[in-house]
Amino acid sequence: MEVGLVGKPNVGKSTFFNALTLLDVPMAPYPFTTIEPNRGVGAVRTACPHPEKGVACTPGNAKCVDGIRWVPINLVDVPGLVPGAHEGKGLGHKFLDDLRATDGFIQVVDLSGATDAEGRLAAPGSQDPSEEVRWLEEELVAWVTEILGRDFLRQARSVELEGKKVEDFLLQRFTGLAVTPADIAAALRASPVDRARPSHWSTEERVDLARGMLTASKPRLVAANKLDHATREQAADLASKVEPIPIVPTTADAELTLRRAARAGLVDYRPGDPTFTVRDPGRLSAPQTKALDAIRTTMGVWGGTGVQTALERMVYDRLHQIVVYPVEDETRWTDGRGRVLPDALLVPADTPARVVAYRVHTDLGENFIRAIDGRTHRAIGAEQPVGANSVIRIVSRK
Ligand SMILES: Nc1nc2c(ncn2[C@@H]2O[C@H](COP(=O)(O)OP(=O)(O)OP(=O)(O)O)[C@@H](O)[C@H]2O)c(=O)[nH]1
Ligand SMILES: [Mg+2]
Repeated sequence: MEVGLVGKPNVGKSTFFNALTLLDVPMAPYPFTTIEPNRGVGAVRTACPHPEKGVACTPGNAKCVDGIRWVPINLVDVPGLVPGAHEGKGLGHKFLDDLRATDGFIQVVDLSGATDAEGRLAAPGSQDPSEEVRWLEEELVAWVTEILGRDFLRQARSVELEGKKVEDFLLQRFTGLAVTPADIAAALRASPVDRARPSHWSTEERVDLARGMLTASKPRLVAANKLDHATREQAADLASKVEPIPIVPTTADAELTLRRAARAGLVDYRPGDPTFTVRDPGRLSAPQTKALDAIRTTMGVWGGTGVQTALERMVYDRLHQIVVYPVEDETRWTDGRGRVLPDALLVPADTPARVVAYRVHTDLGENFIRAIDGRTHRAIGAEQPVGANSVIRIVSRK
């Protein structure tokens, strides 16, 4: 699972990325600061089941702080996209290809309307951020249409001649694009075409299908960034214009400052909290105090920085991920070394038990017999979905 941070240049994608990963990739107030994608790992929160057992957990991959588990999720920060990207403008082609493997996008926009389409600074409020959501959609549709259309006629005719299924044809077309059979089915439902005769699909039908593919396979959420320079009216206006894509107002800058200050022991702040406290005001310089006061005021108005919320809404609401805890002992909730709830995994809701087993280890998937629910101790069959927050043991032949 990988979430892409996309948008036009200079809106704060890398700042957002640094805030979530605590990495240190370059950020600057001009376009095309990022020219190669940056990859890192963020985390989403979930309540850890360990209190149910009355013992502390022994986290391996996902730390547990005050009963909250931080489950890792891969992130990629890509260079800024400009209108005309699908025709190669602003190195658009290459940058679009960096998004192939992502499962969904957080589109970062400048809610304050102070960044023009090419990423240059503009007068606050002079730009309408809904415009960039609209044109990015068209760029992405054009990109998917282009992938669909490569050597299309020849291949479409061979599908017809050989009587192949159109679903398989499409799945093969979109190899490497993190497209599932369910996405193809959804796209075909949304834009019905003559399944038996792809070579007769009109240009409009192909564009329509590409849009359906994009909607099904790359869910989006808008992070309305730079809220510190924006108003609630601007947020409401954007939300109504980009509906049904959800928006979350954010300030990546403030989130990054707070996470770094927390790491340095200057403040107590947990990502997602509505506010923070300064540990020892005497240790702060005057500019630090001023900056933190401004952040506190902004957070008071908006209820937090929004950054952690945006990632979690993306992962849980848009990508429909759930957390599962594989264990080897379904009574004690431990692995072979006695560690309690060592791993927390994100998987799509309704993932069958055998697929979860494959995620833990290929051997477990291949030799799967059944899973056992750690709470009810009932067996879960290979094709049966595991529930959110499940603790499960995989029983295998080896
Ligand atoms: N006021 C304000 N500025 C922000 C915020 N987030 C980021 N910025 C600033 O926006 C500018 C651009 O930030 P970057 O993170 O480099 O933007 P980017 O979208 O990665 O830019 P490219 O890599 O050029 O596409 C920097 O000066 C950041 O400090 C925010 O929440 N509020
Ligand atoms: Mg950048």
